[in-house]
Amino acid sequence: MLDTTHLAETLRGDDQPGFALYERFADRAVGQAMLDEVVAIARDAAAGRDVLPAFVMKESQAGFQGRLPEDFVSKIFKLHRRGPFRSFLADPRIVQILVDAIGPDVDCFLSQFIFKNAGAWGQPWHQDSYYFHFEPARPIAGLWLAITEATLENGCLHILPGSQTEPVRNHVPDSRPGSLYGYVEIVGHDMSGSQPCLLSPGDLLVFDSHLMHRSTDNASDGHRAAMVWHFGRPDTIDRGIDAGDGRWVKNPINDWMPVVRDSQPVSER
Ligand SMILES: O=C(O)CCC(=O)C(=O)O
Repeated sequence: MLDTTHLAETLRGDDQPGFALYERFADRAVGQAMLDEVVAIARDAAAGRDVLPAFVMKESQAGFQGRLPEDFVSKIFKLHRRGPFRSFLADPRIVQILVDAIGPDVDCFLSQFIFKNAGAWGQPWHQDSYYFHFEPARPIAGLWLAITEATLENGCLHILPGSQTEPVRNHVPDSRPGSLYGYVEIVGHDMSGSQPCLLSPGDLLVFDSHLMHRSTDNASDGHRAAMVWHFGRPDTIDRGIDAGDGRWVKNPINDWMPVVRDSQPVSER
């Protein structure tokens, strides 16, 4: 039996961690099915086949090494309407987490598989809400499922407990040449209270969208894979992306999909 009591308070309350960890949440086979699916997408995309609506983002570091198509992929977005990524959201325990974290009606609006192949750089300190131009800004929760082990060497997540109580801080562009498109970072903030999330395959981390977090570089010779979904209330207004000229344009990566209604799973189609 999963304990999700007070989850909303745990994620967003004062004097609370801003995250919850559910160890051994998913069988290895669940993660393997997701990995098989993204490898197939990476190979289809490399062969010029249509993989829409999935969006494949490759590593952009100069001289990135690899042998197979998937070795060069950083992330694949827009997966939550397909196969194992959708089925996972129908798990009654996921529904319970979403209802207790967000409310009786929940949409998934963002999904990404992160390969974090050997040598890939991490994502610097940020708050997910920096990327989300929503009204209201919260509740928004992320679910981060470990597909492989996440260790200090292979670039696990690091979180700053309690930082969910802070407003969205100023973020500056990631200054590393060849860092991934859109990466930004919080600088000058005291991160000394941060902690690494050392996870095993199948562990599930749930966190608030204001929680500061980062991941470090993968210095191992294997990949550090994870699947991440983000959720909010269906009546959230998604303003999109600031075009910089006074207009807002639709964010092509976001795709709002009903997952829970009246505390019940929405059937998969
Ligand atoms: O898993 C990672 O390497 C970074 C993930 C992350 O920071 C995010 O999804 O916001």
